[in-house]
Amino acid sequence: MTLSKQQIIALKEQIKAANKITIIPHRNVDGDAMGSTLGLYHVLKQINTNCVVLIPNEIPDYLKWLPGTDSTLIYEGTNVGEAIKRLRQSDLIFTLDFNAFHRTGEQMESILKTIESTFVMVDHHEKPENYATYTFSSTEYGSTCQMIYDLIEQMDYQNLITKEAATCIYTGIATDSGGFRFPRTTGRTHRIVADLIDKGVDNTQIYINLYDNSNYNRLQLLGRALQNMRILPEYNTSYISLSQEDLNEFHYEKGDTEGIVNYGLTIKDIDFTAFFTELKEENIIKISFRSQGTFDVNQFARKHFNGGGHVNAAGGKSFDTLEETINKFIAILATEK
Ligand SMILES: [Mn+2]
Repeated sequence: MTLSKQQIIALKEQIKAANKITIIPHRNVDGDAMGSTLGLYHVLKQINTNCVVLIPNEIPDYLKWLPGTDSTLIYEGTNVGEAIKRLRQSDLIFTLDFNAFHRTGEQMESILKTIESTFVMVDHHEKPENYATYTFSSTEYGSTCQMIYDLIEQMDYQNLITKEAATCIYTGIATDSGGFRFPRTTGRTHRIVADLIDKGVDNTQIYINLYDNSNYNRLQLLGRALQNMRILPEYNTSYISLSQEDLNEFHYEKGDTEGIVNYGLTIKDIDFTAFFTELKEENIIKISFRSQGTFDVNQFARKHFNGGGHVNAAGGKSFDTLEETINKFIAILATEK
């Protein structure tokens, strides 16, 4: 679903006229969620100064350098009262990089359901809800940041893309495309990125900020994960698991397992991989799925593991033990792979 010319004109009017604009990413932000909300923020605040990014929960350290992070509001834990007031008073609410209220978490979802403001959705996941007056939803895009660039262009606001905005938008395109290598990376993607670099983006520094920030424990945990990898050649599948004990041994902190799932696909002839993490505190097994080619992990995660996502990248969870979860996974492969 794209926005018609009429809708673009109407949206521009609403941006100018709004008393308060709030921009929201999904819970547990990633580079694309943070990049798209902050990128849009830097552009819109030049048109309407009463514009704020409201983030459902904490921002991981590897994204805190993004320009504008200091001026965001965090919902859970700190400023709930202020945030709820803000939401109620916002006449225009952008929801970026998600398409269902529950993706903001239970606390924020319950409030969003009661808000009667005008919603704008910009997102590239499957099955959008229909809460938005303006819905820009397409799975053809590799990132919400690329959609935000297109939206800015459609509104004729390209000249408002500052170095700060460009840095945020670049970050989301780079992270969601796995460094410009995933299939939805097009000529258009590269032309946009070229333009962003022309606008002052320091692509080398962004890479360092995002990826050269590891530590000893984290690398040791990666080592354990790789040792725990198993191959199921008959299904062209691999999987990695980390138990709570593994996590404890290397003083696991949230974000430490980021990216580990991708190692499962680096083996020749493997086109499907899963990564199971036992989180005893939350009483769940967190699961990430990745595939290459046509095997649809979104369907797989939805059908069997309470999750979803994209064709080649999805997440899910299980309420069984780690062992039971892996056994179930292998049993399903026998019929579906
Ligand atoms: Mn995204």
